[in-house]
Amino acid sequence: MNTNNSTVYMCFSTDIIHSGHIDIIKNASKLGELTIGVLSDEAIASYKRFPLKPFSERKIIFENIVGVKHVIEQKTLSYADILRELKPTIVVHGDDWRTGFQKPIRDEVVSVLAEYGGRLVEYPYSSDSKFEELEKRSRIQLGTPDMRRGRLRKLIDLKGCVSALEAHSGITGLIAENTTVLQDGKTYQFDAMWISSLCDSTAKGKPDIELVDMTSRFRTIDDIMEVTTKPIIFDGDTGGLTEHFVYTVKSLERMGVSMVIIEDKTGLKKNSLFGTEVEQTQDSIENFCEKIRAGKAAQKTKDFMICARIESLILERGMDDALERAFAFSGAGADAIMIHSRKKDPAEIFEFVEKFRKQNTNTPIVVVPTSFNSVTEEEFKERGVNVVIYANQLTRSGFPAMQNVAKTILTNHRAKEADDMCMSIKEIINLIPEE
Ligand code: SPV
Ligand code: MG
Repeated sequence: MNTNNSTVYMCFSTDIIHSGHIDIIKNASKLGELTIGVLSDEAIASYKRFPLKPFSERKIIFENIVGVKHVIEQKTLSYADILRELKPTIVVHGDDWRTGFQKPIRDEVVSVLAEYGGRLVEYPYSSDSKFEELEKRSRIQLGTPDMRRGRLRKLIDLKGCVSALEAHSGITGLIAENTTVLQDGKTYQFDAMWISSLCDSTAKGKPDIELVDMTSRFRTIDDIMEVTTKPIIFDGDTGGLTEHFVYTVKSLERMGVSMVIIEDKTGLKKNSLFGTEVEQTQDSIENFCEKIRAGKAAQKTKDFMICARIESLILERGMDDALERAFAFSGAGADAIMIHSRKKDPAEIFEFVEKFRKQNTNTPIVVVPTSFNSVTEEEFKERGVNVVIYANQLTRSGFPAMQNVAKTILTNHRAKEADDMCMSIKEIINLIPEE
């Protein structure tokens, strides 16, 4: 029991409370009246992984731990706002944040505490292997089909707008899974992965014309799923014949994919970024609605999403056609609408979103800003977009680097000159986490 007037603040992001946490809480409560900040679902999802238990559950658990006086929500990784409001005498944390990506958070805590004369107490971090095992197990759980599938919908509800990065192999999946940036007291990660037909085909040296068959595309999904936990959005091209699409839906759903996007084209599909330079045929509204209905009827869970992609702007059929299709497709049961454009100027995308949102406030809108790439996620969100897909940037950046190295070796008749362009062998070995 504490006998002084000190107040103590700690923040937790964990959803698996173990004896190491209880020990640190016990020690912290001896220093003064203890307030626990429970990190919001959104803040956890953005820096670590999707929480297994929602904020409401985690709050109740902390409220019932001996020594805890108050429990509040901490909405960002940064402690600054909460510390300036509560002005606790002491902040308690494990000493593991002295290095690594949490260091800037710690530095900020130290400087805010200095503003009013508070102090930081750090306890040695218990990196007990049994606790690490718990974290490993929760990651495995998050990667299982049933846990993974529904998470895209949850993230859209939680964040309003989510981002997805293209992945076409295990290693690009790991980049989408693990890349983290800390900026202004917030961490940023991609929320999901996009398995692009363009990049999946390109990686196999094939054109993007629905030539790579579904079995092979499923193999790519499986490679990525094996090493990641984030939700997957699958580029289903046209969806093929309706009679085939129903099987694709069942397979994707069973694998744990969260969303398939199918485009309203028929016949020999070519990549949308060709626009009207090549012959492309848009499907009729009736046929495409039938495909959506059949797909929705085929799925077994509520989680799986079918997104209808509208090609009217790509094929220069006009805004009215795009909107008519969007309302018809959402009416037929599409869980989301993707609107595509190959213009640099985002005006037609913005106009579509504004007009669609006037009549439909709920159906998520998906965009792929390859051409209109000046718009930030924040602006898309403000305008009513819910999913932003970076559809091909890893492919477009990776291959030029490889071509350069190949040319450098050929030019010099040896690899020495190319060495600085390459990761060290040590780095490449460490890139893949050991099980
Ligand atoms: C893909 O990434 O394969 C897409 C998006 O379908 S786009 O290339 O812009 O058509
Ligand atoms: Mg595609």
